[in-house]
Amino acid sequence: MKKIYPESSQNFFDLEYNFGAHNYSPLPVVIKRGLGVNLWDVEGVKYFDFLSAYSAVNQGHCHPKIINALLTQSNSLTLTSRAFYNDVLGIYEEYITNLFKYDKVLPMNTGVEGGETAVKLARKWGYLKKGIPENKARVVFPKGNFWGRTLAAISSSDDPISYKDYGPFMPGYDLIDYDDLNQLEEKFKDPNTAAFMVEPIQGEAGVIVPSEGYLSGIRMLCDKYNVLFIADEVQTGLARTGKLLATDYEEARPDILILGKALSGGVLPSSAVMANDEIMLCIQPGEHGSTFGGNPLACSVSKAALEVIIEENLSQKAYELGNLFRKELKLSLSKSKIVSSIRGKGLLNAIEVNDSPESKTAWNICINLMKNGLLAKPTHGNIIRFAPPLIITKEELMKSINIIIKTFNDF
Ligand code: IF1
Repeated sequence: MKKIYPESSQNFFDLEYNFGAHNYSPLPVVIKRGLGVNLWDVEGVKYFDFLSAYSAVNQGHCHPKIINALLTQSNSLTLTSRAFYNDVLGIYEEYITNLFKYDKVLPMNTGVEGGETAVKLARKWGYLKKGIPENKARVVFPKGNFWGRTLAAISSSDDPISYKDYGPFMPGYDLIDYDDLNQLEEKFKDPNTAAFMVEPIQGEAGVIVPSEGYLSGIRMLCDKYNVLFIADEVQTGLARTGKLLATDYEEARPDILILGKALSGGVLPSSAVMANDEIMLCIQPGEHGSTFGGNPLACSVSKAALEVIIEENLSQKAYELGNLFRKELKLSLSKSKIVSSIRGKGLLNAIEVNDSPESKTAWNICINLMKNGLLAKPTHGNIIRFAPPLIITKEELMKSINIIIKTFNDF
C-alpha cells in the first residue's frame, strides 16, 4: 500500500532528514509549485521568490515558452551523447555564439563544469600558445570567489566551509584580493600566469560590487601581459545585473565566458563556455567533454530560455527595477539600526545586517520574511541576498519592497 503523506511540511522535513544527506540547512518551507515570481508551499501558502534558485530562474518559474520547448523536444529526442551528431546542437551553437559574439561554444551541464572547462582551456592555451612550460601554468583567483563544489573549485576557495578536510588541493592557483588591480598586475608579471578567473560581482561572497574601472582594468592588464580574462557569469550573467552580461558595464570583454543557471531558465542543468577560435581550438577531439554536454533537450530548452531574455527585454527590466529596489530600500531603511548596507546592480542585491555573521539575526529576519510571504536566504551569515525573477512587475516589486521594509522595521 503506497503511503499517502498528509500535505504537511513537517513530513517533508522528516523525510529529508531521515533519508537525505545533511549537506544543506534549508529554510523551513516545503515548495510544491512555482509560476513566474511566485512559489506555493504544501499548505498552499503563496510567496514571492527572492532567491530565484540563486539566479537560475531569471525568466520566472515554469516559463511557458521554455516548458513548451522541454515538452516538444522530450517527445522526440533527449540524448544522443556526442558520439553522433543531432539536429539541435548546431542550431543552438550558432544562436548562442551569435548572441554573445564568440566564435565557438563548448556546452556542459552545471556551472562548476563550466568553470572546470574554462580552467582546462586556459591551461591548454597557456602551454600551446603562450609557451608556458608543461605543468607550470598558473591561474589567479580573487579571494571570496565561489565557482562550485568540485575539488578544483574548492582548491581556489579561501572559505574554510568550502575546503576544510577536503585536501589535498589543486596546485597552480594564486589568490589575490578582489577589486585590487595592483596585486593582479604583480601576479601577471609571472610569465607562467595563464589566466585570471573572476566574477564581475561576487555573488556568494555577499553581492560584492567592485569599483568602477575594475573590470576594464582587468581587460587592460590581460592585454598587457597576454593573460586570459575568464569571466564567471554563472550568477551575474543573463540579464541579472541589468545588462546581458555584468562585464557589459565596462570595456571588459572576457576571453573566456562561463554561463550557467538561467541559461536553462531553471528547467534543467545547462552551462556553456565561449571563446574565440585561437583559444577554443586548443582543445581537440577527445580531449574534453561530458555525456550530457550539449544534449538536444538542454539545447532546445536553453535556446528558448535565451530567446525569452531577449524577447522580454529582461536586461532593461532588471536595470530599471533594480534602481527602484535600491532607491526605495535606502529611503526607508537608512535609519534602521540593523541595516549596515544595501548594495547591488540590477536585480542582484543584498542587505548586510548590522550583526556578526555568527549571529542568527539574518536567519531570523528571513524566517520573518517567510512568514510575511517573501522567500530569501542569508549568505555568509549576516548578508541577505534579494534576487527575484527578472519578469517581476513593478507592482509585485513594490509589494515585495513593502514586505521587506515592514519585516525589518518590525524586527
Ligand atoms: C549550492 C552558493 C550562489 C556560482 C558561480 C559557478 C557556480 C555557482 C558564480 C557553480 C553556483 C550556487 C551553488 C549552489 C548555491 C549557489 C550559490 F551559495 F553556493 F554560492 F549562487 F552563490 N559560479 N552557485 O554562484 O554552479 O555547479 O552549482 O551549477 O552549492 O547550493 P553549479
